[in-house]
Amino acid sequence: MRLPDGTEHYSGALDADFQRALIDWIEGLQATTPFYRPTMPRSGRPFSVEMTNAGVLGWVSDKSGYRYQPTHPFTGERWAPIPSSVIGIWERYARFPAPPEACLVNRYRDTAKLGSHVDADEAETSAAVVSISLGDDAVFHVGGPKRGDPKAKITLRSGDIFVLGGASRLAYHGIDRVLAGTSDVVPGGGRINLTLRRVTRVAEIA
Ligand code: MD3
Ligand code: FE
Repeated sequence: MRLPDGTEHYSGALDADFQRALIDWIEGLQATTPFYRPTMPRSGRPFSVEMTNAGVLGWVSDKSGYRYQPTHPFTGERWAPIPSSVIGIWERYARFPAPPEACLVNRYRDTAKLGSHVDADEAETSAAVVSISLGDDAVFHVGGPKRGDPKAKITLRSGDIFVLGGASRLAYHGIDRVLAGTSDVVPGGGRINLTLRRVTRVAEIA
């Protein structure tokens, strides 16, 4: 199946130096806003993916629900600012007239995966989500607004940028599996994905 309307896959968009610089920046986040393992609302079941954030708002999940908040759920520290190089990626690929507020950083190790879901916690759904892949190859699926809609499956590789906007912004998507040992970009192995998001609504410019 071909990619749904509103999605763009930019294969190999980021060179090795840029990827390494992102990894160094993520390593630097660990002192105050380390990767942690979120839990599912109600059930409290742990995610297999570990997460942290940058930006004025970060996406978190725990027993009480999903939400955006300005601080790390365990350390209480504010999320670090999104680096200007990453803001530059947003400007180039999202083409949205306001900056991203959240950079969710997902880490997949071992058999981690992310079940099919819709990203619906953002008030500003007219902005695309911009995804940056680092490390091992991942099998990604994206379908439509209904869970049962046909799904396209594609492999996301280190340095790829994937943009989800328009008709696909509220599409079901997920990571089926990560192909261990296909890259040495992530220290300790695995895959890291960054998603840039506008969360709060932007007043329409007259
Ligand atoms: C399609 N992350 O953090 S990024 C997520 O690779 C998430 O870690 C995956 O899904 C990852 O919520 C996939 C690509 C992505 C992000 C947002 C989307 C695909 C999307 C929103 C709508 C449709
Ligand atoms: Fe998602």
